[in-house]
Amino acid sequence: MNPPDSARARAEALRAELLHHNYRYYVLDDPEIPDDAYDRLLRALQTLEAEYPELVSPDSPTQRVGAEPLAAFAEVEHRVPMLSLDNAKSAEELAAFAVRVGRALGREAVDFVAEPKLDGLAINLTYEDGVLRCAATRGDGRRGEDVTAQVRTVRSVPLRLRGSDWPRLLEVRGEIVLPTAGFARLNARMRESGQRTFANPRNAAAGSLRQLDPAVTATRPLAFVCYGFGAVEGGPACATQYEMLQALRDWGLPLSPQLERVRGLDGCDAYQRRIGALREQLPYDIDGVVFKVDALADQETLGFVARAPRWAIAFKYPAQEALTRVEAVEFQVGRTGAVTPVARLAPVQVGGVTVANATLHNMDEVVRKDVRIGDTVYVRRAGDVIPEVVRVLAERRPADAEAVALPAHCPVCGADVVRPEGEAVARCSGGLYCPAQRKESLKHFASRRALDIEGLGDKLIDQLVERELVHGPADLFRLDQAQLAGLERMGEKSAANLIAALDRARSTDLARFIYALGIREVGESTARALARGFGSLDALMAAREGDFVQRRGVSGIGPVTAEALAAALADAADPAPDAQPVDWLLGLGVRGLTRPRAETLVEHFGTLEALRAADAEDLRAETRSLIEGVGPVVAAHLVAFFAQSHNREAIAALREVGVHWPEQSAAADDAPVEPEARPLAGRTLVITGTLSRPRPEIKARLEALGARVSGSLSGKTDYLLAGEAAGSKLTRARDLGVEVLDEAGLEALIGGAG
Ligand code: I6G
Repeated sequence: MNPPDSARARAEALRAELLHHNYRYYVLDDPEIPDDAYDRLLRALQTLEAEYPELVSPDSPTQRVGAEPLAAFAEVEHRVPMLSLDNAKSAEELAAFAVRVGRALGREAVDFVAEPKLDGLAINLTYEDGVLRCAATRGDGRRGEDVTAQVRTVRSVPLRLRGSDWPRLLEVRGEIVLPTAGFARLNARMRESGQRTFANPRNAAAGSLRQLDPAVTATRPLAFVCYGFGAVEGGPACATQYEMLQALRDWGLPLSPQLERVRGLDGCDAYQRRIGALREQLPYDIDGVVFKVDALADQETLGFVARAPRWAIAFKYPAQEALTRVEAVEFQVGRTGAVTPVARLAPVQVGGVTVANATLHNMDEVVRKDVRIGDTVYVRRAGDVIPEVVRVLAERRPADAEAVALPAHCPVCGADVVRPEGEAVARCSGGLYCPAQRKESLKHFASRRALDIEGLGDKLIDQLVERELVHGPADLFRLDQAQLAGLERMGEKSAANLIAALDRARSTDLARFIYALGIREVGESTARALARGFGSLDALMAAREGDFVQRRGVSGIGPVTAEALAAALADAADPAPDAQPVDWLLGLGVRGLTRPRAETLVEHFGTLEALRAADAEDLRAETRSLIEGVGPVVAAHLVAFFAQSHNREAIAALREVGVHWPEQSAAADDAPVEPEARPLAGRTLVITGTLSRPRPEIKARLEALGARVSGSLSGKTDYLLAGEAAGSKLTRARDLGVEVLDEAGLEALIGGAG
């Protein structure tokens, strides 16, 4: 069907709006709307494009992932070669560069554009008429590999340029990087699933981009930072590198936030010192800073030597990796009982800091990297990430190198060390009886991002636990000044300050409190999403797995079997009236459909009629997060945490000592409720499919309107609230004669209440 003009105009308007918000987010680092509002706009465009596929354009923000896996990367010739940079390894070499440039240009006060040199993968993006047509790696500088489908998945790469004054042909040069935090998360994920980890963010970025399947690249949190240009045809005339970079920024390309114009050698030197001092705080690895002569005419005068421009130089910082010897391996016990092997090293300078300890993560990593006591190893540190052993130099292994063994008992409390089958992490089974776990939980509880108890440092917590003054977090709030003043390195004044800080910390917010509980894999952003989704701690504590993740389809049925089965069901003749459903299904001869799976299918759908009405989407097992960051594993940790009586008791004790926070829905429980505000009183609703808001939020709202929200459909269900991609529940509701509402239908029913 030809899309009506109104749909075309709406799609254009949505794309323009999404482009604008991408620019605010990735280029200006100043978003105007929250992530969920952006997601709603994107979903609206997706829905429109699904209805009118003719509206889909390759530069639509809905089209980032979706290309088929490649068999191999094609070769691409760069229009203008991608050069390399000369290096300066000392302040003297940098001075020599500045003098050389000044002499060649016949003046001293030369302006330079200065920016960090990100440790990533150089990339060339080709835009034709403002639309991204090709992305290629640097390769040998003349020819690279075509990674267009992979680069399209990087959210900070614009698929279409902003504005209208861009050159008709534009080659953009920049670096694809994996920010340090994303790298740590990715490696943790790989480690957990038993895969090889990446040695550093650069390798991880390269490995992610060289995935033949762009869907895999899409799961990696890559970012793009633009630093220059290659071929340019048309567009505005620019006299300087800086002006050209500003134009690129206006067209939607993200530049380095530390980009600056500096003057002469003094300016370069001050910049290199400043960024060097900032290096640890930057969100990505850098290996130096780059200086480029600003005036494009001067760049032309200076020209090139071999394959490097005479008008640019990379000033290099010390490497973030160094070689040293493993002197011992000890085991540390963390907050969740994880027993982590730690290498004690011959102290070594890494990136300007002395490193004497490095994590080995877990025993699988020790085995995979084959680390032994006495080995010479590469250690790496960057930012605030814990230093780690990257690899062993096997050729330097001494004859008496000693293998590392996991202890059978906790080195702190002596409880058994257990390693559940299939898990990489071994744990102390002592729970909060283990002083190490207690200390670490308290340190987390008091930390800046949790309850932020100023003055309660690690050493103090160690003393409080060792002297048995504190067992659980609530005990902190029961400490008196005399007890505190009796501790080492504590005077009356600091004791009084700490009591005041504890008093301030009593008043917190729900997200911080959830984070402070130290639930496995619940970081700050997940804690915030949980607070938003549930509104109150009681609602969170009462939640079941289905409130965090929605499971669709049939357990054990993968996408390939689902497609094959749906096709077979569509083609199958009607079953004989006395057909045995499981045998009939097996008789369809679908590959991968075993008897236990056929039995699960029949049980799931209830009748053959319902099963035959299912499509591949209904059949395929899929879990969808209802709360950002909460998948089945985190959901299980949450449910298990709140099911344990000692955790519930610790929370009750904290409330008792006055720890409190504003709750969004708690107030409604006490307020007198007008009958018209509870239009769903006595009604039972079931929710299915994907809705415009997180499911716990909708559930809480329905309950506030008086409804009982149930997980299963029956003849007693009053309404099924069905969102997008509703599956078998929708069919079953129709079979049972249950009224089906979409979100608009619900609004009409409640008539503006709530
Ligand atoms: O590899 C590079 C990193 C950063 C560069 C570069 C850069 O500018 C900030 N600039 C040029 C001109 C080249 N490589 C060739």
